[in-house]
Amino acid sequence: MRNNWTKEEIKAIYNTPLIDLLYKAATVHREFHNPREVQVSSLLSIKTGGCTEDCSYCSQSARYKTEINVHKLLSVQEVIESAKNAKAGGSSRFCMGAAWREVRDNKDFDKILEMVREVNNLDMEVCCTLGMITESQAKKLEEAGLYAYNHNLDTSEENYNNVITTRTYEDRLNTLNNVRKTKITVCSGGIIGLGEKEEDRISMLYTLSHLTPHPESVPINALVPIDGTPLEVQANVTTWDMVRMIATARIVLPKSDVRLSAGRTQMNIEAQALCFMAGANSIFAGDKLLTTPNPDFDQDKMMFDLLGLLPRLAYAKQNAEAVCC
Ligand code: SAM
Ligand code: DTB
Ligand code: SF4
Repeated sequence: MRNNWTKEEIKAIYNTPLIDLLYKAATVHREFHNPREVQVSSLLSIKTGGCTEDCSYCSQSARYKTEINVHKLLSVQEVIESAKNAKAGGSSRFCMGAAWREVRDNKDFDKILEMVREVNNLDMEVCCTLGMITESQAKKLEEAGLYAYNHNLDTSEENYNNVITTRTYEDRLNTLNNVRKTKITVCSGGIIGLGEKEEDRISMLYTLSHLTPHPESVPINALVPIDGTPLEVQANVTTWDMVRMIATARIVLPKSDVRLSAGRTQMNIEAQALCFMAGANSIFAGDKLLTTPNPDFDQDKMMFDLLGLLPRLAYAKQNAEAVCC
């Protein structure tokens, strides 16, 4: 595991001729992972829209006129129902997302702690993405049984202010640091297709690779352009850019799960197969991401059967580490 990658080294990897890059990434993938095993998560937006932030890609910012079903925090019962469906569909992890800048210590947070406890009781890995959290909030989530916290860097430090102005890169890193003070695993990655330069992709991977330890999970999202947001008109991310980004992430973050995240509805099975070859070993499944469509369980089952992929069991990694060390 290296935390001293230079930007020049990462750039050289990113620019390796594609066929060689794929081979190198697939080789690293096989050294650290079972290449047929894929971690499958489902997402639920537990509080949708009305967010104070100005993230220029997001359907949930109150600053943009978008077509989403705004709602306040769901009930614990609604969330449990959705988690049970996700489990029945084959997901081992359930991720709850809230359109908040940050968590407040109030009744809503108590309700979320209850949701975490209940989903944990279903023997699923529980994940939350709730915006910024303090160390004491992270500790409470840990006590409730949270397995992972998702908090993306989204882009490079240099490009951050072009995408989001209502918080800083340092704010993001602080939250990741607070999560690291607990046993909760870190899920952090970003988006490509925001209009960023190649240097920004490299710089984001550089920052992720300098986190010690590396995030256990690294989502690579292709921008889903949302009507009404400042990024509504952007060129589609090509399969080749997605493959390059995933392969480079796989090489510099060899042990992490690299998640082929938003954007799969735009990709055929051939394109997704290349991403799995390049080292992606995790996906979001279920017909909805947070507010946008995703391939449904049946489509993914067909893809898994076709490619010979197998969903990873809940806690398999944690158990494997307990056995090996
Ligand atoms: N509010 C919390 C936050 O910002 O951390 C959690 C929810 S937020 C929607 C989670 C992540 O989803 C974002 O950091 C971003 O990486 C991703 N995301 C949101 N909208 C997206 C879009 N249109 N296309 C691709 N990824 C998106
Ligand atoms: C992540 O990196 N991608 C997911 C999850 N973490 C929370 C969210 C993708 C959202 C795509 C746009 C939407 O559905 O609103
Ligand atoms: Fe709010 Fe998160 Fe969307 Fe930004 S990405 S507007 S913080 S919900």
